[in-house]
Amino acid sequence: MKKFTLIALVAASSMLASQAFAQFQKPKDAEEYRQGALFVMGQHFGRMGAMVNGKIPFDAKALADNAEVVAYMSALPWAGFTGGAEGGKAKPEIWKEQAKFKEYSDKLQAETAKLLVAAKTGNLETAKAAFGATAGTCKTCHDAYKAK
Ligand code: ASC
Repeated sequence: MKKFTLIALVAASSMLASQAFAQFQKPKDAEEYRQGALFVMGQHFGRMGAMVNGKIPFDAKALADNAEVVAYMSALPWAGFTGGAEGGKAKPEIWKEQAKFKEYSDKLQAETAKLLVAAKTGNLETAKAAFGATAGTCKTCHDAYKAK
């Protein structure tokens, strides 16, 4: 059942990603779109981090609610890295290494789907482990593709 939920979530999130190919009016819109999506994801991921790291009290429902937003949002930013929309903190390599960038964004979506399943168990240690794995995928991609 848990395996099935995970497979369904990964499938749903990749469907969402393919449907999320927004058409932007101008390159700046694409840039702001990806920044906005990443910002919202970061806010909710940060709340989860504070909880799994004991900085705020554990609240299983809040953790699962935040994980839901993170999992949903993780499908969205990538459409904003469209051709001609280079800029901001996004390194130009993103547009030259699209296969690798997609591999990283797919990995993030897979990890956030697992994080949601973990958060829904209501077990803090399970959630903490999945949070760490997800944060690792954020970092790997930022180290390669996000300017300081
Ligand atoms: C966060 C956040 C990120 C990641 C990253 C993990 O909370 O906003 O971008 O974690 O720092 O290394």
